[in-house]
Formats: sequence, structure tokens, C-alpha cells
Amino acid sequence: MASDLRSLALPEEKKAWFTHDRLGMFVHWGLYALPGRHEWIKNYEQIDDQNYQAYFDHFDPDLYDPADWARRAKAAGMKYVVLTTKHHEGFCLWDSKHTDYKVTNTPYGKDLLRPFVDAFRAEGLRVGFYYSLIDWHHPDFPVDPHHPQRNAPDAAKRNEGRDVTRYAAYMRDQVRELLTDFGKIDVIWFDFSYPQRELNGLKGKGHRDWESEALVRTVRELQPDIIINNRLDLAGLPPDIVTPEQYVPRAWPERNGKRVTWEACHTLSGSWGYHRDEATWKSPEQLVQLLIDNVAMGGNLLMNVGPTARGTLDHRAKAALDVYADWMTLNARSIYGCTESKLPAPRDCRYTQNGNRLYLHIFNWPFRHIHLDGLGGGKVEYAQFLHDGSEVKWLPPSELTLWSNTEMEVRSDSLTLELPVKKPP
Ligand code: JFZ
Repeated sequence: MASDLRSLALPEEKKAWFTHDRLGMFVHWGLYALPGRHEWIKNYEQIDDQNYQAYFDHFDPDLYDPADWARRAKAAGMKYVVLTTKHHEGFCLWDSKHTDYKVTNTPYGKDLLRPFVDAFRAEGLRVGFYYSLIDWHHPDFPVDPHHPQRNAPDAAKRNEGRDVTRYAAYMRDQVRELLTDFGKIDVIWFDFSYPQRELNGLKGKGHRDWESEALVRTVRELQPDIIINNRLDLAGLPPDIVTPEQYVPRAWPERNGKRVTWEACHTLSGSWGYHRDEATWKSPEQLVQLLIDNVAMGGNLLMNVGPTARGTLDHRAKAALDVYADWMTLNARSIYGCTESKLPAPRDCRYTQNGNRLYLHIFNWPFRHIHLDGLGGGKVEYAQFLHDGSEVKWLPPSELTLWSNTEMEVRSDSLTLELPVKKPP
């Protein structure tokens, strides 16, 4: 049985596009864009269905223009996109046959997903679907430690008549729709399992509740080449990708001693869904350094935007995408097709490497010189800045002795670059 499960994992060579492309766009969009204060708002504020209904009744993103999003993603150097087709609130962005809780029944009245898929494909991006395992709206989804009604006095009683096997079948039906009606889908991002959580006698959910194995079989049957993330609580299935969230690992993540294909996802502002009053938007340096940090450890970055209730990217999201656009225009060569280097990076620096091209990313500008250990003795043919292609020279050992006033600074295995005193503009 277990070996059988293992055969559902995607072969390494089918992930080559993913590790090459390195940068993707995550899109969290749903009814929670209307309150505009986090996608977990139904849970955080323990809003019941009746009160949450106001957002459904007023969902009308009149300025929705996925071609604009796609152009901005492409300009930012993003090569794939993952959209929340359904988040924990249960609201569906497509015209699903299996529920009424969908966009076509809101004032907007139209499917959002097909135009999205078409727009991003037209810009040459690959398309992935996020699909929430958690569903705070479905009548068969049992109240659990993450449910908005978890603290209701009759929480356990509310579970009478809720049949999680019907919910698991609903998920398979919806996933079948998503993976049948929209052409080739490159990534499916299930979210998430918490079997170990418990609260007031309410149990968390995992692979038995989701019927994860059957779900994965459905996915593979419909889309043999799709990348499936690792949040299904299936211990016997080696994950196609591992997905640290708002977290920079200390080193390339491993599983059973083997390095895995991985993708970190990050927010621009701390919230995934549109959050109007959020104050912790990342700085340009943080945005760029997150990308470099991941690639320098062999990983991808899936950077999130949370569109507004009117279907736009607000000015802060646009500005962040512009940061990537400016940086990638000049530096994409140090990202696409790159991975971890075996060489030890100098202090405050990261390396990314593509074959015999080594890229040095300097996070904190040093004073005039930078020492590259392991690169002495004629190993380097030529060095240049990426931003303008200008030559970077290195010091001959005699010069280094002169400047340092000591011979101990000279090491045969290292090479000392000469940098301008000021960081180039
Ligand atoms: C999940 C979602 O809950 C979140 O809204 C967003 O979609 C993100 C990408 O994925 O985030 C998690 C996942 C796991 C935990 C918390 C948030 N957890 O285990 O506590």
C-alpha cells in the first residue's frame, strides 16, 4: 500500500520547470476582501454564516481585470501563479456545479476563474489552484478547533448530522471540476491539515477526514504532471514540494536525509487576504532578499497579493510588484535556473549559482573589499556587476598586503574583490 502511494509522487524531471522558474505569484481572493481585515476574519471574529452573508450579498468586483494582474506578475518576473479557488470560508470563485456558495450567485454574477486562467496563460505564466481542505461554510464540515463556531456552547451538538465523508466526496467532485474544465493545471495547493489539534473535545482534521489518498489519486488521474503540495497529512506520500510559510529555513529543507523541492510562501503585508489597515508591509530590501534567500538555499518563492473587493491590486501591492519588476529586469539571471552554491558565502552575502556562473548578492555593503573563500588560485575568469555589466576587479596579493599592512590577510584559496566605496545606485 505504502509503495503504491509512493508511485503517486511526481518524478524529479517533471519538476524541472518549477525549480528553474523560482518565482511565482500567490493570489488570495475571496469574500474576505470585503471586510478587508484578514482572510481568517470569519474565524478570528467568530462570525456566523448569517453575519458573513453580507459579504456574499455585496460581492461585486466591478474593476476586476485579470489581464492587468497577469501583466504585472509577468513584469515582476513571476513565472507561475496560484489562485485561491476556494479558501477556508468555502466561497468558490468558479461556477461549481456542486454548491450554490459561488461567485455566479453574487451580485457580480459571473465566473472569475476562466478569465483569470486565460489572462495568465496569455502572459505565458503557468497556472496553479489553491484549494482549501478547511471549509467553514459546508454543512457537512464538522466544527473543529479551527472552526468559527468552535466556542459555541453547543459546538459538539452542532456536529450531529454533519457527515465528513460527504464533505470529502464534495472536495473530490470540486477538484475534478477544477482539474477537468480549465485545461492543463501545473500546481495544486491543498491547505491544510491539523490532526494533532484539539479543543474542548473537538478534534483537528487530517488525511482520514479529507480521504487524502483518494483525493490525490483523483488529482493524478486528471493531471498526471501536476505538482501537489504537502499539506494533505499523507505520511506515505513523498511530497512533490514542501511549503514553509512566512518562514526562512536555516538551510535547504531535507526529508529522510534528502534535499527536497521546496517553495516558501510569503505575504507582502502579514495578511494573505486584502488587509486595508495592515502596517507591516515589507520593504523593498526585504522583498528582494526573501527571494534571494530562498534561491540561495535551492528553493522557490511564492509571493502573495491580496486583491481588493473591487478586483484591483491596491497601490501598495502594485509598488511591491514594481520592486520585483525593477530588480528582476537587471538580475533575473541570478534567479532563473539558479540554485545553492557549494561555496561558503561571505558575511552578509548570499550566493546563487547556475553552472559555472556564480552570483554574489551583497545584503549589506562592505567597505571596499570582499573576500571570496575558495575562489583563489585562478578559479575566476571574470567578474562583473549585474546591474550595469561593469567590470569588478580583484586585488593581487601584493596589493592586499600593502593595504592591510600585514601578510596574514593573503590566503591562497581566497580572492579579494575591489568594490566601489559607495554602493552603486
Ligand atoms: C494557511 C492558511 O490558513 C492561510 O490563510 C493562507 O492561505 C496560507 C498560505 O496557508 O496558513 C496556515 C497553515 C497552517 C497553520 C496556520 C496557517 N497552522 O498549522 O497553524
